[in-house]
Amino acid sequence: MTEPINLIGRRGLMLVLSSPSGAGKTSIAHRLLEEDSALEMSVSTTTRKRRPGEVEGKDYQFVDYESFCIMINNREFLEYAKVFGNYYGTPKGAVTKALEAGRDVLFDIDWQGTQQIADSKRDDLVSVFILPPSTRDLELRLSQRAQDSAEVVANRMARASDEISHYREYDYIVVNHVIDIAVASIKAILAAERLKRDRQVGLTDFVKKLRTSQ
Ligand SMILES: Nc1nc2c(ncn2[C@@H]2O[C@H](COP(=O)(O)OP(=O)(O)OP(=O)(O)O)[C@@H](O)[C@H]2O)c(=O)[nH]1
Ligand SMILES: [Mg+2]
Repeated sequence: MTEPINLIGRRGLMLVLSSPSGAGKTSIAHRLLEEDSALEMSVSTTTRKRRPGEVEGKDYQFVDYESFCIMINNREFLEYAKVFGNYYGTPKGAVTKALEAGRDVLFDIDWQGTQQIADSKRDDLVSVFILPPSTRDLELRLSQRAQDSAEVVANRMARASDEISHYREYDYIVVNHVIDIAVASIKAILAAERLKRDRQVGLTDFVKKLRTSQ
């Protein structure tokens, strides 16, 4: 689905997806980006080591701790947080440009980052928390994905429980039981949020023209 032809100028929105590890957030994000051309991904900066297969500048911008601190001091981040021992942050520049041009930005960030954006840019934020259908399901996905020891999986499960405790801070909750349904639900959220009056910044002019040209 692409966005319908837009006759009224619109300000972009920030669509934040958070979830416990293993709930399927990354697959959902890929599907949304593929199927909606008005959506672009915010590429975070991180101090985490690049994993095999990850592409610099596409998955993350990989930097060392010193460079990350300089970016903090220069106020380059919209938000940043320490997650599982590494720093992650959202650079402001690309997001600001996209929003002003009426494009929407998709974020894969944790609850700490979402809280910071809610404090600084509430009007532009639409936050979605993705839940797994069951504990068993989450456990299966985590153990299949990581092929880790039982201890590592148990550790991830404990962290998942922590992350889930923040669900109340989000605007929408989507259970990822069937991915097609989860993706369709988030598209429905996007479609409605795009139509919010306050986001349609060209509305005054549009209505004025409608009323004067009769
Ligand atoms: N606050 C904040 N969190 C981020 C940012 N980028 C990524 N994260 C979060 O950091 C966590 C770890 O992400 P990754 O290092 O990519 O690891 P992963 O295997 O994808 O982890 P999960 O997505 O949790 O399964 C995830 O919860 C992300 O949502 C960011 O810019 N800011
Ligand atoms: Mg992920």
